[in-house]
Amino acid sequence: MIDTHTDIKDLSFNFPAFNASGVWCTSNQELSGLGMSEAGAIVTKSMTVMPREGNAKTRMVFNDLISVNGMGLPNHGVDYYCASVKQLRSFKKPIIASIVGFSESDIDLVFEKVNKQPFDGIEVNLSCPNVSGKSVFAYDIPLSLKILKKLRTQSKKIIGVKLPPYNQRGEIQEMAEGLVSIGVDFATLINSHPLGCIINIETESMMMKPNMGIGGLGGAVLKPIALAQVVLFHHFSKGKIGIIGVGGVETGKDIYEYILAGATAVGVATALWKYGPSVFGKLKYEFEQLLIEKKVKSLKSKIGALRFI
Ligand code: RRO
Repeated sequence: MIDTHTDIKDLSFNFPAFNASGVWCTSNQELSGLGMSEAGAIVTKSMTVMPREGNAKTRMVFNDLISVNGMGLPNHGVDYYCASVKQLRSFKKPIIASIVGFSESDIDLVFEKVNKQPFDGIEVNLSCPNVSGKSVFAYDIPLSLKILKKLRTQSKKIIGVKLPPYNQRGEIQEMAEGLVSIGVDFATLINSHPLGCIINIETESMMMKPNMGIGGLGGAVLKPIALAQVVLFHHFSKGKIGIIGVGGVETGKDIYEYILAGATAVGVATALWKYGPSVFGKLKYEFEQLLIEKKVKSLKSKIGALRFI
């Protein structure tokens, strides 16, 4: 058997691919489905102080290349996930709570609750694109670092942040160096691109309802954007922070590309939406075959091993 494990601090992933927050992780039934699958960890839906219905449907559409979602944070609220975590531990894989808020005080409240529960890690989602009238926190880098610095001092757990795509190298540098300096353990790169849409030419309308049909863009089209963010983030953080790469992971080769770029693990979103948790069995098989073909002895030595020409 091949050793495919990687680590972020003392968090060990036997297989470095799992769900990206948002997909197949809202109800206990879905979370257990991930537990029973080959996914290397379980990440919850981003949870808010109170339960939310989310936006009106149709709020998720896709074609062969892309997905667009305007979910609007449907979730059962922090207390529900805090009540679920003990049972999820029976699956013996890392459990990461994804948390979100509309204000700093919201984030504090949710953080305080999950911090008391046996989650292995906390991912602070500062990049939700879909709440009308709310801006993406992570585009304000000083504010994001201030929030994370405070949370860091309040917990001994593994703490990470989910970031949006940035357009400039300087922004990635500022965020990466800032996160290193405050001791954040991982960054999830990247959330969906905030502004995407799919038009139906037959009906001459948007395919999705919320927010004028415009929402978070994901799928294969996101992969080159996400890979570039991972490469630059790994470079600027000098490999001192774990990276969970997200964007267009559909095959074992995709996982390997993210590892070379500097990721410790990958999150799967659109492919999980399309195929369900059995996608992790397929990914694991393809990834192991690739490692055999490439005669990779130590997966960890391949993290960030990309050559520049
Ligand atoms: O629920 C959503 O609308 C959503 C969230 Br919280 C997120 O972080 N990213 C996304 O594409 N959709």
